[in-house]
Parts: sequence; C-alpha cells; structure tokens
Amino acid sequence: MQRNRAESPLLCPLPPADALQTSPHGLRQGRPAGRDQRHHHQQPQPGGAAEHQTGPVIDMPVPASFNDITQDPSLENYIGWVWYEKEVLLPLRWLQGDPAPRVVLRFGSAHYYSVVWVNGVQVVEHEGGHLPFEADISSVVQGSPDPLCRITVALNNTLTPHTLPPGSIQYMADKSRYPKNYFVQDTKFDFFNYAGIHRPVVLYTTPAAYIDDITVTTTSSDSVARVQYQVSVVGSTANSLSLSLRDQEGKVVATGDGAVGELKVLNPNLWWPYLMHENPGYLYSLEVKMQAQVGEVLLEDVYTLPLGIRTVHVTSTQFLINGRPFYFHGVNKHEDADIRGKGLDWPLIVKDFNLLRWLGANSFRTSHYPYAEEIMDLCDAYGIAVIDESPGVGIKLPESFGNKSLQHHLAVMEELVRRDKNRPSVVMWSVANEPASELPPAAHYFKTVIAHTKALDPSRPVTFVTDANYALDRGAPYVDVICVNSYFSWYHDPGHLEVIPLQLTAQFDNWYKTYQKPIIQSEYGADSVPGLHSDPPMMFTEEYQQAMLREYHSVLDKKRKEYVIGELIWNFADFMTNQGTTRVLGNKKGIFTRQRQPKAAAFVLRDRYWKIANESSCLPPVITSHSFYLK
Ligand code: GCB
Repeated sequence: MQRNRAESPLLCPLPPADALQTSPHGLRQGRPAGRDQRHHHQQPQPGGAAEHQTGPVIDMPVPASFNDITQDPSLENYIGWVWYEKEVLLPLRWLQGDPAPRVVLRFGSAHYYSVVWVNGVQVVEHEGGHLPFEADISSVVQGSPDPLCRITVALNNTLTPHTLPPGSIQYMADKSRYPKNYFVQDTKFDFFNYAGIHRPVVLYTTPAAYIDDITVTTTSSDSVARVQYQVSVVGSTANSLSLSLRDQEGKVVATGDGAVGELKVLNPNLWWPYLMHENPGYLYSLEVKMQAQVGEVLLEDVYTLPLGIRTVHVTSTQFLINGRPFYFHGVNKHEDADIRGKGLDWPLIVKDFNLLRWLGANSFRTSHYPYAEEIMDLCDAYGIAVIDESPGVGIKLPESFGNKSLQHHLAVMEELVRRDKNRPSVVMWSVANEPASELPPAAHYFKTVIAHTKALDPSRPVTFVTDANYALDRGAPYVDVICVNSYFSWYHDPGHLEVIPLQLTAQFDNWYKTYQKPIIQSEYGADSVPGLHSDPPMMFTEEYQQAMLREYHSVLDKKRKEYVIGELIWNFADFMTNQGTTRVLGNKKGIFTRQRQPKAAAFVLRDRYWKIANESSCLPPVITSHSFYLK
C-alpha cells in the first residue's frame, strides 16, 4: 500500500502549470564530473535553486517532462542537474497541536535521481524514476516560525550501468570531431529518456500514529471468499484496529479487527477482467480504522483501500483468473505524449482507456517501467489485467549484472510490490525486458530477483520478457510464464512476410518443448507511417503492418488452442525515441498514432480482439452509453 491523495481530506496539491521553476542550465551543468559516471551521486549543495542557477530560470509545469517544453534544443537533450523550486503556504492547523499532525511531502515520481530540501533542510533523496517516494517533513515545518514552506528539488537524469534502466556516458575525446567536453548518454532501450517531475507532488497529513501499510490477498471458492489482511501501524504500540468491507452499494459485508486476520465474504462479487464478465472490475472498499492512545490524546487514522477479490493461477498450458482460462489480448504501452513527454496527463489517460475498450483489449504490460498510480487505479476499476513491469529495461552490459546492480534491482522490486501489491488488476510481475539473458551472470541475477519478488508477493506469478534464443536463455528456468518478443519479417528477414508461419511456429514449439510453461507473445509488430500505402505491402506502409499482424494471428490462432496464453501488440501508440536512422520522429509501431488516431492495423486488431472475446463464452459488455470517470 502507498498512501496517496485519494485518502486524505487535508491534501494540498501543489498547483500545476505556473509552478515549479527549473534552471536546466544551472548547477553542474554539462560534462559529468569524473569518468566513473557517478556524478549524480555528488550531492548538490543545499539551498535554493535561485542560488545555484547558472542558466535561465524557466517556468516549468509539474507534472511534465522538461525536455519538450521550451524551444531550446539543449534542454531537450539535457543530461545533468536541474532544479525545481516552489513556495507554498501550509495551513496553520498542520503546524500546531499536541501531538501535531505528521506532514508528508510525496512525489508520484521524478526521473531519475532526486534530492529534496524543505526550507533548506534536506528531507529525502531517491534513486529511480517511475516510483513514488516521500518525506516526513513535520519537524522541519513545525519548527519554523513561518507557515511558508520552500520546496527545492535537485534532479539528475544521468543513467549509469547500475541504475534501472541502465545507461552510460560516452565521452567524445577526439577534438577534431567534437567540441570540448562533449559527451552523450548511451542507452540500450528504445524510448526517449524523458526527465523531470513526472507525477503529482502532494502534501498530506496523518496523525502522529498512523496506518503505514496494508497487505491483502484473496482466495475464493464458489460461494465464499476469504480476504487475508495484515496492517502495520507506526507511531504507537498500543492501538486498536477495526476493519469493515463494503460492497458497491455501501453495505458492510464483513468486519474484522486486529493487525492480522481474515474476512469472510459470502456469495462474493469477484473481480473479473473486461470482457470476461458483464460486470468487470468489481471493487469492494476496505475501510481500516486505527485508534491509538498517545499521552492524553486518542488519535484516529482511517485508510480506505479499493479491494478486488480474485485468484490467479498458472498451469503448464493456462493462465487462470478465478479458475477460468484467461487469454491476454492486449497491448504494450508507454507513458508518452507530445509536449508533456512522460508527465501525467489525465485527458490522455482517459482517452487511452476508451481506446482500449473500443479495441476489445483486456490487458496491457507496463512496458518498460511502472506506470502512474492514476493509470493503475483505472485498470482496477475497468478490469484491465496488467503485467506490471519494473524499469529493468536494457540490461545489456556485463557490469549491469553485478552485485551493485542486483541490489538496486531488488530494492526497486520492493518499492514496486509495496506500491501495487493490493491491486487486483496486477496479475503478474515482470522484472525486466530483453536483458542480455544469455550471459552467464544472468542466471544468478534472475534467479535472485525472481525469488525475491516471489518472497515479497507469493500470490502472483513472476516473469521477465526475453528476446534471447530459447536454448541460451539463462533466466527462463526461473519464470512462471515465458514471455517472448519477436519481429519476424521486420528486424529479421525484413520485407519477407512469408517466413512468419515457419519461424513463429518454431519459436513457440522450441520454447514449449524446453520449458513446458505457458507462453505469451509479449511483443510483435511493424512500423507504419500513417498515410503511407502500397500494394503489394511494403515495409512502413499501413498495409504491411496489417499484413504482418494477420500472419502472426494465423499462427497464434493455432497455438492458443495449445499453450499460448496471450498476445500483446507492440505498440498501442507511436512514441518518441532517440533520433536514429531507423526512427522517423520516433517509433511508429503504434496501431494508433501518437495523437491517438487509428491506423488501419487498429481495425484488424479490433476485429480480432472482439472475436476472441465472443468466442470464449464470455459476456462482452457492449458500450452503449457514456459514463464519465470523475476524480
Ligand atoms: C523491442 C523492445 C521495444 C522496442 C521494440 C522495437 O524488442 O522491447 O522496447 O521499442 O522492440 O520497436 O524495436
């Protein structure tokens, strides 16, 4: 569980748009200090952004990536420190009381390494984008005579062989070819390394004694479900806990007390994926109340957790949700859009969910990093099954398999599992995408990361996504489901659609014979430039993208009767990448454009996904009216 803004009436979100300022050309801009590529660990000095800037101060919206906001190309590709700063007035009731409330500053995510000060006092540092972090700032703000709170953030987007994702700085020393101090950041992944404060920054309060974490797991038989819970409280040892579970009508269906226990729900409404039930995404609401006596005062904290009752099991040929075979007909996505880059964008998020439902998609993988909690909330509510992926993308260098990287990967899995463990939509963890899993150290590395993830959450299967040869992959023995990416007739045998039946059939047969584990085609696809046409189909046209999909589909139709349990198109929408000779303003393998308009391939996939949903004796809800999601 991660407390977020949904729970607290005392939230004071930092206003967007006019807000934080960055001095991207500021402190320690330019060449990283030292060749060990650890310059981001050299702490900037505390104090305000204004004191440190050496470049212009820019109005920078939050949340957003900073890269595409200005007309300055050097900011677009900037690597190094940037500074954000904002002053907010805190309500006086946050600063007083005995005991005074606990005041928390929370970041949904900031890319990549952050150091945060409040009123010049360092309150937290955090390594890694894509996941939340927070700081208890009570002692800083409550000690101050002034309700003004100055929040200063130093952010560094440098990736090293030990970050997730990894990267490295390449120094171009040849003075005859490059300007003095020239360097570029090299990454082994195919999306633009957008940076900035990407998700909301909020201030909230709790009592001095508070509910710190809740873990729930669910099991069910025909007419009874059991919800196992565990609650941890911080700030008091003498406290009492009471729980009540309400259905969607607000009726209390089970109650419990104590820090550990089980709730019994008769005739439960199970959480079903979209298109598998006429009422997908059923969520109960679990209210946890804590009372603690601290000195003379009785403190009360309440946390309400949306809760879906469902089970997940994997056999050698099937993926079962609530005991019924589930076929992933879905997409891979990115957090990516014009102008805001990877910044949270509500209209875009809701548009994407409407497109997913239009498409008949029942699932997606959070390629290649954890997505915003706001997105995950909608997956829970709409019944979109999620393969929740860590930022372990592009782990290719041998040094990225060493102990230092491994320890960081374990820590990232802890953060991810803590954040998403209670989400019914999350049906599997993916610890990485396309690592160099054929390298000898990959065996120990993946064995350890997967075992750790399973220890953190024994209730879900774990995988990583591979493009290695089935006979050489050293991580595959440890996964529950084989997830394979392949691009036959694109990166291999470009232009030759006729090789697909043979090569794709062999791919599936080889993996299955070796491991007897169910398989997901976790990526396949072709770039198409919208509006480009040719018949016979040629690469980069809309016709070629359609034709490639159809060739894959005819093999998938045979294999899904055996052990193939899913297909996820690469990609839902076009997205930005580094510039390169194979990328035309980014990766064009979207079935929608970056602006979310359908290409011809979207209609091929839509016909297919609805056909599969109808076949599997599910009850497809046809969207006949518009209901608006209000937050
Ligand atoms: C892949 C990667 C994905 C790329 C895609 C492509 O295998 O997992 O990140 O974007 O191929 O289009 O090359």
